[in-house]
Amino acid sequence: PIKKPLVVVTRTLPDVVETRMRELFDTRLNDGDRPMSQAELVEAVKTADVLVPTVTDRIDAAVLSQAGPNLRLIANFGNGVDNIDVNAANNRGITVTNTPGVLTEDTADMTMALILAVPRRIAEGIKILENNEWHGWSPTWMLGRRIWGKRLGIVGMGRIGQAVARRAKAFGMSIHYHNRRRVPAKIEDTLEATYWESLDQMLARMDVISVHCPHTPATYHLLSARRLKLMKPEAYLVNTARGEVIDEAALTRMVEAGELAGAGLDVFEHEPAVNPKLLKSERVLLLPHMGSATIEGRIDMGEKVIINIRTFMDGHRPPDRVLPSML
Ligand code: 8YV
Repeated sequence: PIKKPLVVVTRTLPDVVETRMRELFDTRLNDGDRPMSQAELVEAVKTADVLVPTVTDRIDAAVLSQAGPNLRLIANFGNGVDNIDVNAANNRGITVTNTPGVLTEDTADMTMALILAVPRRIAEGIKILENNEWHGWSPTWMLGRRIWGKRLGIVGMGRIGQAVARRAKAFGMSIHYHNRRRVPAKIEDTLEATYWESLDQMLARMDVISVHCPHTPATYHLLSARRLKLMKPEAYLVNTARGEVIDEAALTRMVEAGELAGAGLDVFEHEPAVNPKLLKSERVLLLPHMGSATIEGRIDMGEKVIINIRTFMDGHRPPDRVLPSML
C-alpha cells in the first residue's frame, strides 16, 4: 500500500474533521487542547510531511530552520497566516495554505454584532441587570448612538470587509472604505461604497471604523496613535481582524481619556493577554477572539485543510496556496 503522509495537527479539531483526517492520513493529533510549546513545534516540523497549525502556533524562521526534509506543506487551520513566516517557508520549498472564504460570513456577523452592540451599549445593559442596578426606565438613561444613517469606514475591503459592508448597508449605514486597491466598480456600485485613497482622511470623517485587513509587516500598527487621533471623539472602533493592526496601548489611553466614544474588540495585540485598563473601561466591548467561532465554520475550515492536503499530495497546486504577493 502507498504510505500515507504523516500529518501533525497542533490543536483539537471538530470530531468529524479529526475522524476524516485519520481515515485519509497518518494523522498525529495533539493530546489535550492547548497550544504546542516551541519544543513540541520543533519536534513536529522535524518529523511531519504536513503540519496543520493554528493561530496560536508561531511557525517562525527559527522553528522552520529545524524542519526535516519531509516537511513540504504547512496547511494552516485559519485564514490569517501571520503566525507563519511564509517567506522563510517558501525559501525552504515548503508550501503554505490557509482557509479563506468559509469564515467570511461568520466573521462579518460577529463584526455587525459589535457595530450594533457597542454604540447601543448592550454589554453595559446586561451588566446593570446582573448587578441588580436597574431602578426603572427613564427617558434620558442608557442612551446610546444610532447607527442608522451613519458612516461606516472599512479598513481592508476583501471578502470579510465586503460581507460587513453588505450587512451595514442593510442597517442603513453608508459604506466607505480604504484598501490598497480599489475594488471593481460593480462591487462599489452594489454596496454604494465610497473609496478613500487616503486612510487619514477617511478616519477623520467616519462614525464607525471597522478593521478587516490582514496583519502583515505593512499593516502592523496601521492604526497608530497619530491615526487614531484623527478619528472623531464620538466615533467607534471595531476590530475583528488582528490586534497588531491597532496600537492597543494608544487606543487604551484614548478610550480612558474619553477621546473615542467606544470600541468593540475581538482581537488583541498580545493574546490571550488583554490590557487590564481596557477590561475596566465601560466604553469597550471585548470578546476572546470568537469572530469565526461557529461549529459549521470550524468543520468547513477542516474540510478546506483536508482538500489542500489531498490536492498537494496528489501533486497539484492546492486551491488555497498563500502567495508572497498576498502578504
Ligand atoms: C481562527 C482567525 O480563530 O482564521 C483566522 O484568521 O483569526 C480565526 O478564524 C484562527 O485562525 C484559527 O487558526
